Parts: sequence; C-alpha cells; structure tokens
Amino acid sequence: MQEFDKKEFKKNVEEYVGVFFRKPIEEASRQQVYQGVAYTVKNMIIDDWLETHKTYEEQDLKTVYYLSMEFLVGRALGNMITNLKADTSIREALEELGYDLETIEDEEPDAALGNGGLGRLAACFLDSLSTLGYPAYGCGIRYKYGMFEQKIENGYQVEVPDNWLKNGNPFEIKRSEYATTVKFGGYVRMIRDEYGNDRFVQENYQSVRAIPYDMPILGYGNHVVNTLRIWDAEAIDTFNLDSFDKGEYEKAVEQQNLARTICEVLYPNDNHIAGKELRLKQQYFFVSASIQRAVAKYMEAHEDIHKLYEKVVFQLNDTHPTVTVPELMRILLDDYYLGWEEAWDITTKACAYTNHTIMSEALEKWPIELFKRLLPRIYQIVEEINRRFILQILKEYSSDAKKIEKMAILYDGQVRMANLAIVGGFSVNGVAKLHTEILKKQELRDFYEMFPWKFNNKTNGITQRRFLLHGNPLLVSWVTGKIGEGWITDLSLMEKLMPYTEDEQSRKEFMDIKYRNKVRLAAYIKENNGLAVNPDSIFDVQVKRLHEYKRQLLNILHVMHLYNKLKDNPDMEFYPRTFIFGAKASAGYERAKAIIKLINSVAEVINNDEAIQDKIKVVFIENYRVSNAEIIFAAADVSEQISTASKEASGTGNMKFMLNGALTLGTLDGANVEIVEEVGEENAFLFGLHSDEVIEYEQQGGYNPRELYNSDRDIKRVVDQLVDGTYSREDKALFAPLYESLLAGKGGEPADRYFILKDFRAYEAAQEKVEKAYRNMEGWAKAAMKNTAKCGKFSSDRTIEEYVKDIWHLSKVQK
Ligand code: NBG
Repeated sequence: MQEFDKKEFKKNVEEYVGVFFRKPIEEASRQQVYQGVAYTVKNMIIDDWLETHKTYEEQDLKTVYYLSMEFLVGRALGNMITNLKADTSIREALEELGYDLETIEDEEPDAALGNGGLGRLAACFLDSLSTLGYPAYGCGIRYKYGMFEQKIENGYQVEVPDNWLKNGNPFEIKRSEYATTVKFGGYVRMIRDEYGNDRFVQENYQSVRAIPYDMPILGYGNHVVNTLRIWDAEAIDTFNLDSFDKGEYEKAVEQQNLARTICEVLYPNDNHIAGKELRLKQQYFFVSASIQRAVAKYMEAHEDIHKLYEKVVFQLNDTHPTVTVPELMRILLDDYYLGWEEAWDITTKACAYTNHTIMSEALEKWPIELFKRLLPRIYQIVEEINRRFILQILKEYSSDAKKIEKMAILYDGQVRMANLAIVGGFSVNGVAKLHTEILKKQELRDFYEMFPWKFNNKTNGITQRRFLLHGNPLLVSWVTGKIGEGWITDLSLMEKLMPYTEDEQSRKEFMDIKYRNKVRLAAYIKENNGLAVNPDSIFDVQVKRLHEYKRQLLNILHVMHLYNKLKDNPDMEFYPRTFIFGAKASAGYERAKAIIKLINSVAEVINNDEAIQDKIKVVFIENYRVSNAEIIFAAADVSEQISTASKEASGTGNMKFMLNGALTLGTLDGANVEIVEEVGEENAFLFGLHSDEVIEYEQQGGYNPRELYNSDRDIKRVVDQLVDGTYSREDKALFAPLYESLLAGKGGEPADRYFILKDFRAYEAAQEKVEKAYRNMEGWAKAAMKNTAKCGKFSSDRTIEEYVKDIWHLSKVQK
C-alpha cells in the first residue's frame, strides 16, 4: 500500500463512478458513490493481498482453514477503512466530494451470512487472524440470500428475503480458476485396478461446479490480508449433444436445479437444526470444495501427502462441517491411494472441532437413509470409521454395553455428527470455561473419559476493532487520549484506565460520552420506531437471537410486573427506564415469534399510558443486525444476559456491552462467569439458579412452576395477564401458548423448562439493585469504567492466540 493520496483517491472514486454508471459524480446516487468508494478502497489493498499470499508461500507457513456454515461479517467498507488507518483521510476526501463517510457506509448492505453468535464469532476470528498475522482461510457458502430482514408489522415479525447481492459485491473476486466438482448421489462401485488393488468409484451421480469467491480480510495496520473464501454453485454444462443423445435430459435438468438451490439461502436457525436434506447438501458442498482445494494447494508446494497436517489444519466450527473428516479420508484413500491407517493418521492430526452448544435441539443427527443416499461414498467411510471405533470401545470397556449406545457414530438409524467430529479429530473445545466443564462432566462425559487429552477450553472473544474502534468513536478518542492507541491491537492495555475510575473529572467525561451515545441511539429509535425515549433514563438492553433459553420472556414479564406496581402505586420511587429489545426469531419458531409479539404489545400499552408519565418505555428495535448493534452497544447502561444457567455456551454480546461500559445483569452462565471474574461481582448484578442446580432439576425433577404460580400473587398476576386480554384485547388466545409453556409444557416437555418463574423473584431483586446503583451516579460511573477497563481478556486476539498455541500451531508471517 502506498501513502494515502487524497487527490488520487478522489480521482479514482470519480473514475469508478464514471466507468460503472456513466455519470459525473455530482449526478450519481449515494449507492453509486458507495460503489465507487468501495472499489477504490479494494484497489488500495489488492497489492497487499497478493503480497501476503506470496509471502506465505515463500515462508511455507502452516495455514488454518476455518470451516464454517456462517460468517456474519456485516459491512466491510468501514472496517477496511479503519484497518487501513485511513479513517481521517478518507473522511476528508469524501467531504470534499460532498459526502460524509457514515452516509456512504450506510449504503452497504450487511453481509449477513450467519444467524447470531456463532457466525459473528467466525467473523471476529478472521479479523484477529489477519491482525495477528497468521495465515488463514475462512471457508463458507456464498448464500444468495443471507439472514432475512425483519420487519415488524402490527407487532408481528415478518421475514423479508435479504437480497444482499442485488447491487453486486464490490469486495469479492470470483476465482473461476479454482472451481472444483462436488458429487452427490449415485452409487459406489468397486473396481480392481491394474495393480490388483480395490478402488471405489462413485457412478451415476449428480454433480455441481463449486466456484469460489474471495473476500479480503484486512489486518489492522499491518498490510496482512487473508481470505474469506465463499463458494457458489454453478451447473455443469450437461446440455451438450452427448447427454441428449443418451436421453439424459431429465438428469441434466436435475443437475441445473441442484446448482440453483444449493446456495440459495442461509437456514435461519440459531441453536436449532432444521434437519433438511438441502442443508446436508450445503454442508457437503462447501466442505468438499474447500478440502479438495486445500489439499490441492498443499500438493502444489509439497511432495509428501503424509505430512499434510504439518502445513494444514481444519477447524470445524460446530458440527456443521463435520463431513470434513470422511471427505478428507475419501481424498486420501481414493485420490491418493493411501491405506486406511495412513489416511486416518493424517486426518486425525488435521481436524479439530469446536462445540458451541449443549442444546439438544441443536445436536446434528442425520438419518442414515438420507446420508447414504446423498453421500454414498462418504457413508461407506463413516461406516468403517464407526466399525473401527466400536472395536476400540469394546477393547476398552468390554463389559459396558451402554458405552456403544452412547458413543457410536452410527446408532438407531442416525449419523451422529458430534461423535464423528470428536473421534475424527485431535481437539475438542468448548467456548467458555463453564461450558467446557459441562461438556466434560455431562454432555460429552464418555468421550472425555476415553480421550481426555483432546478436550480443552477456548473462551470466546470479540474484535475491539469493530465493536469499539468502529462503533464508538467518542469513547475511542477518550480512551486513546488517556492511554494511547495500543489497546487497538492489545486490549489488555485497557487496564491502564483503572486509575481514572478514581478521578471525578474522568468519570464525568466517561458518563458524558455514554450520554451522547444514548442520544445517538435515541435518534435512531425516533427515526425507526417513531418513539421518543429519554436519554436520562436507564438504557436496559437485551439484544440477541430470540430463543426461549435466552429468556426474553423473563425480561418482558418483569416489565409487566413493574408496570403493575407503578399502576398500583403511582407515587412509588421509580427511576425512569427504557427497556430495549432486538431479536430475530427463526421463521418456524412459533413461541419465539409469540414473544416478539408480546414485547411489542406490552410496548404499545405501556408507551401510550400517560398515567405513568414516561417512567417506562419499551422499545423493540426492528431488524437487529451487526450494523445497528454497534450503535446499541455504545449506548447501553445495562446488559441483559439472563439465559437459564448452563444453556448459553458463551455469549459474545455480553463482551461487546462490557467493552462499551455497560454493567452486566446476568446469570452465572457461559462467559458471564468469566466477565464477573474480571470485573468483580460488585460491578455486575448476578442472580438466579446456578448451572448445577438447573442440571439437578432437569435430571431429578422437583420443580413445579404451578406451585410457584399459586403461591405468589405477583407472579400469578403477570402470568394471567398473558391470557386475560391486558395485552391482547383483540384476541385473548394470542399468548396462550406462552402461558401454557410456563404452566403446562407440551408433548413431554416440562412446564417452564427454562425456569423463568423460578428465577423471577431473584431477577426482580437484581433489577432493584440496578436501580439503586444507578441512583448513585458516581458509583455507577466507576463500575461502568471498570467494565471497560477490565475487558482485555475478551478480545478475540487473545482467543486466537490460544487456538494458535494449543491447537493450530501456526507461525506469524515475517514481513
Ligand atoms: C452459539 C452459542 C453462544 C456462543 C456462540 C459462539 C450456536 C450453536 N451456539 O452462546 O449459543 O457465544 O455459539 O460460540 O449457535
């Protein structure tokens, strides 16, 4: 990258606009100017991108392939400008052209190729890998439609397709030269080759062409550019005379359809598996293409396939890419003619698996029938892996029949992907200390007993470059003014802010910034919801995917309770509160959608009740996504992290709030535990059942929500308000499913499965502490600053360094 030349930059933007749109810049639309800027910025990094890859090759560095169905990158332009350290100069250049940078950034659609935390984590990891200078590829799918856009109509969620590519994607480069073929279906035939060896060939299959699109992932100020490689499918041209002659018209059409559907859309499920055939196709499609290409690339520069694992490591982001294990085996066996033991040795040294949940509905299992029909050769290999593994189990635990039932890969007509991922790799990690302990002691206990050395913890992290540097400019200049800019690449330096917590002036400055960020969010809310909220009120925020275990229902029931109290006792002491929600529910998740409707209905009633004098406001932010998240985190006072203990593997929103100086109100779940360890219990608000208590109830029973309901008048009152028309005059049955989920359960599912009523009073008490604490502004300011100061551990840079040291064993590029 050369020195930034403003004149040159402006000229380039004008030229792009001219070439693409045949217009002088004065006549171009904002979107057209955005495109011009985006191409210009891409141009600024192209040389570094090439150079980085050349250097990797020269230094023959080991590469991690981070395989993930999801990369929730959000917008790229602002992030690239930040990482180029060209913020100020590009801002000035644009101003001279008559635009401000934010307006231009707003023209970019979010690349929403992910659902929630799991996808965003993958994006943060890529940012850290580049910034730290480690060779890495993100491998995923170029969904034509990403996470749906959420509209709220009459309080209901409506899903609108996210056509993010409609204006093209300036940052991607199509790499047709790396296209590969991926095969589905057909059957496997054994043939004897000329040397008398048995070989397996797949016949009568359908195939698609996998075409990679590369997106640059820029490190911060270091000229390192890694690649996010997302695959698109194209039909193989079968409409040639040959196939018509053979009467294969139908097959040709089928192949075209397969290619069209495979990358069409991201499944909008978070912590839940749809189990659809197309999903398995997506998984195999991107895995096969990525692994084939990775092996080919390795062989371009090395002779010995046996040493593949010295230069290549595959990290499986949850079980979704688990077919990596049998696919790599297939390549080694069928294409490189290795024997089983050799192939297995390489594979198990090259694959590592991250577990992201203990929720049973998210545990991937495929019906054998489907798996075998779609991936006949892969299935054969899985069968053999399973057969050998069972022999191993028998050898170690001959007398214990239960072990096979629990650990087999193929069991009860199903392929159990987690078991395959554990057996087929050298590392299994959870994403927070508590989560990893639960895996070892509960969910994966048998595997932990058999392979204790594989298990390790990697507490999640987030990139401060997006969630502070880009998202919160006011706080950035304050922090940098106090401690310099080292924190941008070493978040532990935030600790240096600690002395300022004792300084009154600094506390005032800090809270003033929070206030101005609240004003910014209030303006966003005014514009998007048409609702005025008071920046002097406590901004109490819960933004994350909607899921029963995350307990947005607990939050809104408590709001209903507060409102009851205020109505009963209008003169009670009450500090004004703005309860802010943002959440997408997956399209088929009825209860989650009912909770969204409930939040909006409660908002409607409370926000319009003049009697309570604006003491409570309830806001549902439509279409919560990476780009508006940055604004929301910056403005939060209270961070709601109230999942049922044991259910949230880590959480990463909790870290983004902390970084921006919000106090956690939460259960001892996931990474909350470690956040509180860092910041101190006195600077957070903890409540509720502990994970071992929850697990005990789940296993032994003994919790009866109806008893609680009958014995606690306030609880009974809010629960009844779900069905007495208070919030659904038009249709009293509207929230009956929520009422029943709390008191009756359904189809074998226990009532109040997520212990909402059980934790209600504890939550209320914690909320009272919040109010009390907020009244002491000095104390609050101190605590908020401490949250920012103590967030160092939660940088994804730290997480990546741990993956590198314990799992990947990469070396930094030498420049
Ligand atoms: C999610 C967990 C979160 C965690 C992210 C990233 C899945 C399957 N898991 O708690 O629910 O923070 O993964 O690790 O989406």
